[in-house]
Formats: sequence, structure tokens, C-alpha cells
Amino acid sequence: MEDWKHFLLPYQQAVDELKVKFRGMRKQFQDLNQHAPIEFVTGRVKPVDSIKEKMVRRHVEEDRLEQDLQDIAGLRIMCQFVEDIYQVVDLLRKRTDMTILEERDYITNAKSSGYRSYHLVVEYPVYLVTGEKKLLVEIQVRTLAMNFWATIEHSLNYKYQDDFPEELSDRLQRAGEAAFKLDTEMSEIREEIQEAQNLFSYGKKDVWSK
Ligand code: 0O2
Repeated sequence: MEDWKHFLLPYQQAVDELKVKFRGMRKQFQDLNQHAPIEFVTGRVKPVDSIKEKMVRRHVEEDRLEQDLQDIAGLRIMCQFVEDIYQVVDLLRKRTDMTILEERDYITNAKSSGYRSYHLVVEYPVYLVTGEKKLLVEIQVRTLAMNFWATIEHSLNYKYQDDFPEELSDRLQRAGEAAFKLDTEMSEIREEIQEAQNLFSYGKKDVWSK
């Protein structure tokens, strides 16, 4: 690839636009004084080195990059409760500014690593000065606990390059189960928590912007 900066610019635009849109969804729920199923949103364009590494690992030729690498543009939506994840997915299904192409539920079917999240691959149009360009974007929807686990595991992965000592990978799996147990427990007391949050937001405003 001669000009990665040129190639990645539309992907950066897609990430920037979708961050605004998803953060806007959170604000609209707050405006309605309803529980926001979105806690916070992050996004990134895959670094060139990671793209190159994945191209080699997946045997992807340069001319198939746009079709075969679905996560060059990535958005993460973090939720308080597992139920929120499915609400967010339903909201995304109703949108007409993107088309869902694939859905992968790694919540009910955790990966062997212990990883949990809900993944969607969507087709999203960006409008460039040269015209419309449809791009693939991967959206990962997960709870705060799933995000905590994935963040830790991802940094360990960086150190061990996918080759964890057995004891560590066992521990990680157990930690993943414990995080999911926490999510399940939180779901059980969800109504209670939400009532408290409503009281809190009427009384004292949550001024931390997300
Ligand atoms: P990044 O940007 O560093 O997070 P593959 O990429 O081969 O694992 P596939 O089918 O392309 O799989 O896509 P999948 O599994 O739907 O999503 C891949 C992305 O999901 C990864 O991106 C991670 O962000 C996340 N993910 C998947 N499995 C795990 C896991 O076991 N642990 C953690 N921490 N994250 C996972 P990348 O490519 O790793 O890049």
C-alpha cells in the first residue's frame, strides 16, 4: 500500500461520525430521564501495523482489504447491564443509516479464551468530496465487566503473543466467569439499581461527561 493515510481517512471519518451518533443516543435517554443503555463509547481506526499483521495471519491480499478486514473501523459501546446490550442491538437494527451484515453473539457463546461481547459488522456510508463510500465497521457491544476483562486480557496477550502459560489462561477463564457472574448478579438487582440512579440523577447531577 502506497498511501495508508489516504486509505484510512474515510475510516477515521466513519469512526468519528459513529462516536457522535452513539454518544447522542446516551444523551437522548438522559434527556428523557430514562436509564441510558449506553454508558460510554470508544472508537479507533486499526493501526497500520495491526492491519498488516492481520493481513498476513488471514492471508488477505491488498485488493481484498476493504471486504475481508471487517474491523479497520471499530466502535465499542459499553453498557451497565447485559440487558442493555440487547437493547442497544435492537436500536441499531432499527437504524437506516447503517446496514447490519453480521452479528456474533459471544455473550451466550463465550470464546475459548473466556472473551464475551456482542459483535456486529455493519455497512456504513461516508460522504466524501468524491462521493459516497460504503465501509465495513465492527461494533462491539459489551458490559463494563466484559470490557474490564477484555482490556486486561488484551494487554496480557500483547506480552504473551497468544501463547499464555496454562495456569494464566485457566485463571483468565475463571476471571471471565467471575466477571459474567457479576453481570448476572447486577442484572438480578437491576431495577433496584436503576431506581437509585434515577433518584441520584434528579437530586445530584452526574456531571462526568462520557
Ligand atoms: P484490536 O483492535 O486490538 O482489538 P479474530 O480477529 O481472528 O480474533 P474475527 O472473526 O475477525 O476474529 O473477529 P471477531 O472475533 O468478531 O473480533 C475480533 C476482535 O474482537 C478483536 O480484534 C478484539 O477486539 C475482540 N476479541 C476477540 N476475541 C478476543 C479475545 O479473546 N480477547 C480480547 N481481549 N479481545 C478479543 P483484534 O483484531 O484483536 O484487534
